[in-house]
Amino acid sequence: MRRPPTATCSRRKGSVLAALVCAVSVAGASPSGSPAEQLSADHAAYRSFVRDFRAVALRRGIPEALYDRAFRGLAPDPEVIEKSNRQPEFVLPASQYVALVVTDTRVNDGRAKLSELAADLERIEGRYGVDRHVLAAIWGLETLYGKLRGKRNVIRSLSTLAYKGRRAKFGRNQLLAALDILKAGDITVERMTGSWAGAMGHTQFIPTSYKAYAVDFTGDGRRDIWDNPRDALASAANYLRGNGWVPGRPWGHRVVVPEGFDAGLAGKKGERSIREWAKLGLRRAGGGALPHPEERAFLDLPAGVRGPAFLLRRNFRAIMRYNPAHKYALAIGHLSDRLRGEEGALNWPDGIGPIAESERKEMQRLLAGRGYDIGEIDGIIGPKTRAAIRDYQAEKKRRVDGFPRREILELLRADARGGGGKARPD
Ligand SMILES: [Ca+2]
Repeated sequence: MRRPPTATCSRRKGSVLAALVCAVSVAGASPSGSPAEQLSADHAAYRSFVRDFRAVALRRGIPEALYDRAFRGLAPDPEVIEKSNRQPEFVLPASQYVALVVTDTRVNDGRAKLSELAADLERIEGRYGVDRHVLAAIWGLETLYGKLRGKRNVIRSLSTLAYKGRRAKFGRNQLLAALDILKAGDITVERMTGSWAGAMGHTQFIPTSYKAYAVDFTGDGRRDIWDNPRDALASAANYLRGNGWVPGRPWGHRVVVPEGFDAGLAGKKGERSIREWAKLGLRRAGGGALPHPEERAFLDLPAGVRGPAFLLRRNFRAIMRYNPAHKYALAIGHLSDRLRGEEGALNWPDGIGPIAESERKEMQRLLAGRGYDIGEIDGIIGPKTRAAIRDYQAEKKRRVDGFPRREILELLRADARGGGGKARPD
């Protein structure tokens, strides 16, 4: 999974974007000794963990042969350690996050998938009562519709988290669940791949979520969220249904607030019925009645009273059980509306608008040309590209927020022509 930014520290039930991006720094200094000695000590500690954990797994009913095969030749994954210890990213405000992840490319790709899988999605919707556009939005945000599913060996990632450090408990619980999944025969050791935190497949389920909610929608006897989007989408629907989704109800709506509206009514404390909101002058953006007037909802003004406004219903909370970051759920809701064709790009008051994919790639090329490490030139503004933008903004004495503003692209272009390089006069 590429990492659009969600900085949340919590019980990740569904496991998704930025699994476990906790805002905690690495505690304590590293032990003394050369890097080579440190590595060898780490490997010894890992081997001893694998040996001791074997008894725990066997007591749980994991066959010896399966355990030994799953751990054969494994060493801790240094990248998992690094990602687990990483300092929190710049926390993006909801406006920037939504603008970054709900791009035209994601909307267009999602519409193509909705039409390709229309018959299956109709059956999934019928069985679970979950809006297909919300399911597609989750798929799109988690893995770009299956393009970025994570290629790490899940047993290796989870045992790396499990053998030491502050995620050891999470790692051990998930590792046992992963072994259970292997035992059930849904997937082989080799094909059980995922993110550094063990989030797997098209919709990025961690093993405990998989055990609780994965379903075999295709009826071939395997719950294959890794390679079969139909199983994955039905599993996500089952997850939402099991976490409070009310069938047939919307997640919420973008609304328009009247002139002079009291912004103090926003937030969870101001929750009231849709009928009362309508009496206060709220209208559905794009027109039409607000359905289910008896249902309660709260108002969210992520960029203040002059920015986009959203009424968030009960199903919004079900999405937050998938990923507890509020802005993640908001991005899912908005993307689902765009996939349905109800909405265009949002107008944020601070002029934040997503730049086109070709321009994102151009920005990455220009940053790379200046020696910044932006990873792959793929048009995805992930952590590396945002870090490079921040460094470039600092170099240019601009506001440092890592957001791919048009202004930054224009500065880069000027630099490339040889006409830039001057900091803005204060
Ligand atoms: Ca299946």
